[in-house]
Amino acid sequence: MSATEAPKLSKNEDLKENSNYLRGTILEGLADVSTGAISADDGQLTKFHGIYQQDDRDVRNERRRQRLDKAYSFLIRVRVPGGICTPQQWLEMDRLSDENANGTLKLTTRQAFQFHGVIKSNLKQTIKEINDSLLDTIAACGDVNRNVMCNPNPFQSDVHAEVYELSKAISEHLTPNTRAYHEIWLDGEKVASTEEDVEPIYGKTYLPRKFKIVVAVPPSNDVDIFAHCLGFIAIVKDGKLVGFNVTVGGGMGMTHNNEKTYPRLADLLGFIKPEDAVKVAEAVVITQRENGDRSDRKHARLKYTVEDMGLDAFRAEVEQRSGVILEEAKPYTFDSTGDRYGWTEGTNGKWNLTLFIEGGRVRDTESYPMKTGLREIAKIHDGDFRLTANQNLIIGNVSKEKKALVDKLAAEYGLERGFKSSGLRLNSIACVALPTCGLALAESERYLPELVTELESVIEECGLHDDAIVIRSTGCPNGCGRPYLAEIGLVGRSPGKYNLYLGAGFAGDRLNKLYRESLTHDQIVAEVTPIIKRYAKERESGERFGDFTIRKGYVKPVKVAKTDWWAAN
Ligand code: SRM
Ligand code: SF4
Repeated sequence: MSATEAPKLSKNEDLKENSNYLRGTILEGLADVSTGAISADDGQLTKFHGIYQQDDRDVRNERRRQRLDKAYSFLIRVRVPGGICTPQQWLEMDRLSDENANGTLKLTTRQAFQFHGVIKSNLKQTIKEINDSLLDTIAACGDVNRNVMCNPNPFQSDVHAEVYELSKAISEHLTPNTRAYHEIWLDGEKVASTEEDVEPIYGKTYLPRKFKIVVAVPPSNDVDIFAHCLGFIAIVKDGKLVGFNVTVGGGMGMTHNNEKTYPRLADLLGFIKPEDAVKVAEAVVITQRENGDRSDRKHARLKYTVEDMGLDAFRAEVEQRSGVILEEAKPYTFDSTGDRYGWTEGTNGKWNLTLFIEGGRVRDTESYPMKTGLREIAKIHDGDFRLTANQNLIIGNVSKEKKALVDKLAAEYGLERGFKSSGLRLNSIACVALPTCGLALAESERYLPELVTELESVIEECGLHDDAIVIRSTGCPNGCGRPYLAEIGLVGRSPGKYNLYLGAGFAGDRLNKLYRESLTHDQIVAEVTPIIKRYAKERESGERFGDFTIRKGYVKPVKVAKTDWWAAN
């Protein structure tokens, strides 16, 4: 390549360009009954419609031996801006998961629902019924802005209501315009061949990579604002929202042994007034559209654009595009990333019950009919359901009249059992991983509960039952459970082996760092147990586990991700 020649665009760029605004041959693929799969190219495009092709990895080898096709099915991700839905919508998701998916509902780390195991012939009907319930799946995945997150903050209802409206407005404003979604899934009218779709924000090739936005109201950082491309930190004065600190350039994904990749925490860009938020969001998205790397998908996220442009140049371009001058960021304090369990009263006099949903998986088992219990609550509930960024659930805005009934049902179905769990379990997140995730190198959702159970014996022995310690696992380094912001982070390397990371900030404001590589379960327990014991004995008053592991020299703090992440301890 000559010095002036532009780098070759990645394959996905051609695919988007030639897809006629995300249509590709999806319709034809759906009509082909000779296979339960769709083509690889269409598989890239259906992501923009909220759909991933997967196969059951538990049976993959056996089927290969029997020379059978993979057991294909699809994941559908439902967007829930701000994580809030109605009891009726909950009931619909519950029904669809039984009738069209694998009988479970997954609450994700980005406040969305996922259905797993939807077969091709059921895809269209499922998407239609999701839309009938007034939720949708467009842009739940793909190189566009995804579900806009907003912290549920049940105990700060006034400001929450305002920032929630903002998260919906941003979500709406950045939803792709293409009519392909309606055409393919909702039998919308076909666009005449002479009439082009218009995507004023995205253009024909959309963004170089996925894009994520969150809104947070301090002191709760339950949305992990620094892990996302773009964030808005609500600045509240005398109980009133006065504006937002804008953050840019966060992201978790990295690749083992590839030092050009790294997780990165977002930087503070500056302060804006509430009325400028949508304008600034659009300008940040367009700045990424114009400057993001379209030749290397491993270097295409906004975090690398910010790193490569430099924060000042990035800010200047956002100001020029939005016409908004960012002021100096205002002081704020985050105190934790966890959820506040149990009942809390909102400032509106309504009640909220936060429940622990391990791994975000809503299902019934013989000993724990969780899904049925939530369904029974949804049938009588007059408030809302709020999905949290920790994969948990809030029965929100319960009226005084209904509180006793909700409480009774929660007790009857054992939904409050989580409250007795250790602070370690209550602060755990596990990504899905096997058997559905095509990228998993190791177990996660099916593994972390078991590891926590084992670590709980030392936790109990040391009297740390009520101490919140953030532990997160993922089956690969992509970081879907935000493991690099965990005080104890486990990241899959290969079947049964994990990298162990230590030292993240409890409030989600410092990355952790690699402590040990490729550990088996027994080795993880052997490594972590003495650190927990020492923590119980030697911690300073109020000292968090992550801070302790740094103070005691287990790992060095990560200050600048680009240089510190891969540096030796
Ligand atoms: Fe994720 C890809 C699941 C949140 C970073 N993620 C995937 C896929 C779709 C695998 C694939 O591409 O084939 C996983 C589907 C598994 C399955 O069977 O369900 C998957 N991600 C999830 C969820 C369901 C994890 C969970 O257990 O809750 C979360 C869904 C969120 C949502 O509702 O939209 C989920 N993913 C995240 C997060 C956390 C967040 O955003 O707060 C991250 C890290 C933050 C970030 O984006 O940097 C994340 N997922 C990734 C990446 C790495 C991106 C990168 O920059 O390198 C991939 C792979 C990719 O994009 O190439 C990925
Ligand atoms: Fe799959 Fe990896 Fe994401 Fe876990 S972190 S869901 S294994 S892509």
